Amino acid sequence: MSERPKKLTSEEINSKLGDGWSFDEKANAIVKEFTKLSFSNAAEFIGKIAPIANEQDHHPDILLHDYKKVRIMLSTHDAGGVTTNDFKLAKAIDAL
Ligand code: HBI
Repeated sequence: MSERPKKLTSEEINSKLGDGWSFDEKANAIVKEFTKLSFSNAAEFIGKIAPIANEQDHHPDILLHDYKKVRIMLSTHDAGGVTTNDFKLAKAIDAL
């Protein structure tokens, strides 16, 4: 059974943002750009996110661009915005 946490306010989101994360109000998502990877490391990094996303039943938008940069975008489609589920996944990604 998946949880249905409520959409957080901008204030709540901004107060919870961790290192390197920002709130994209237009996209209604929290976003982080990882820039210190090689192309192979970037692809590997994405591969490591996949099982965590499945485990949490929460899936990021991921963009591998400019050869070796990875942008992670997290939002909760069910809630139409950012929820604690996004921060939980953000934490797990930061721990990789
Ligand atoms: N991933 N980012 C994100 N947002 C969701 O709302 C979401 C998800 N992965 C799976 C999921 N929801 C399912 O729980 C629902 O589609 C049933």
